[in-house]
Amino acid sequence: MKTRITELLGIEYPVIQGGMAWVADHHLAAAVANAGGLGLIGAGGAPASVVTEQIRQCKALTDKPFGVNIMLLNPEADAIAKAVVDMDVKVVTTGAGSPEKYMAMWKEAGVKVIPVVASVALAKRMERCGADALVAEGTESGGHIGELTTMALVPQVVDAVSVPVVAAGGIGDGRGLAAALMLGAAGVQMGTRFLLAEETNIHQNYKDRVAKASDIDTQVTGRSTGHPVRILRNAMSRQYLKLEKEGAGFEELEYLTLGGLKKAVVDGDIKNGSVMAGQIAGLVSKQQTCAQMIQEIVQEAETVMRDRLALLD
Ligand code: TUI
Repeated sequence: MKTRITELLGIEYPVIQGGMAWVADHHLAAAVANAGGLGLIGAGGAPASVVTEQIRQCKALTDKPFGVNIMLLNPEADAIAKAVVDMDVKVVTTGAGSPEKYMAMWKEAGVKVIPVVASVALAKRMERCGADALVAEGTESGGHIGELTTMALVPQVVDAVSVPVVAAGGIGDGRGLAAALMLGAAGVQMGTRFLLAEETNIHQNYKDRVAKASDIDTQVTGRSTGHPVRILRNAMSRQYLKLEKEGAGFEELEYLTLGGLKKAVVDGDIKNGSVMAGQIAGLVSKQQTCAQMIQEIVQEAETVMRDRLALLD
C-alpha cells in the first residue's frame, strides 16, 4: 500500500505506532519497524540518557527506519532534540506543544519531522517552519488531547497544508485506515491498538483493562487545568472529576495524577493509576504480534475499499 507517507519514510505500510509514554519502548518500536510500519520510541517524561539508550537498543533490533516521539513538556526536551540528531534518528514526531525552536537543527541534519497537531492553525505554522508531514490527532485519542474530532480535523488540515497528513484518534482497524484515506490522509497513527501487541512490555493488568473496555469507558480529566487527558475510567478518574467539578486547584489535581501513568503501566495499578487509552478501546481486544496487526489492518482496509467500489456500479 503505497502513499505519500510510505514514500517519505521508506516504509511498507502507512501505519505509524503512537509514541506512547512509558509504553513505546525499543522493543515495540523495532517490532513495528520490522513489520513494515513506522515504530516510535516514546520519550514521554524520560531523561535524555534513557532515551539515548532506547535508541541504541532499537538500532540493535532493526535495520528499518524508526522514530522518536518527543513530548515537549519533558524538562529534558532540549537534550532529547539534540540526541536524535547526534544518533542519526531518521524521524521525529512531537506532541503536547510546538517544536518550532528545534526545526532548523533537525532539518539541517536531514531528520524527517512530523509534528502532531490538533488544529489547523498549528498545522499551518508547522508546515511554514519546515514540517515534512503532520499527524492530525483527534480528540478520540488517548492521553493528552485537543478539542476537534478526527472526522472534522483531518479534512480541514488536509485542505490547509500541502505536506502529507497522517490521521490519528479513534482508528483501530482496517475500516479506520480506509476511512482516514477517504478523508485525504496518507496514513494512520494508532496507539490504543498497539497497547495489546505481544511486543508491548506493559503490565498485563493494563492490557486486560483495555481489552475489556467498552465504547463509553474513557473519561477526560484536566479540562479545567488546560491539560486534558483521556483515560479509562477508574477510582482515580472518578475522584479527579469530582474534585474538578468542586473547583479544586491545579496542585491538588496534579497530586492525584502524579506518576499516574507509570503506576498503571509498570505497577499494574489500574485503579489508582492513569490508564491512558483512546475511545477506540472498546474495539480493541485481540492480543497479536505487531506483524499480525499491521497485516490484518492493511488487508481489511483493502477489502472494505474494494467492497465499497461496488457502490459506484
Ligand atoms: O502528546 C500527545 N499525547 C500525549 S502526551 C502524554 S504525556 C502527558 N501526560 C500528562 C499530561 C500531559 C502530557 C500523553 N499523551 N498527543 C499529541 C498532541 N499534541 N495532542 C494534542 C497536542 C497539542 C496540543 C496543544 C499540540 C500542540 C498544542 O499547542 C501548541 C501551541 O503552542 O500552540
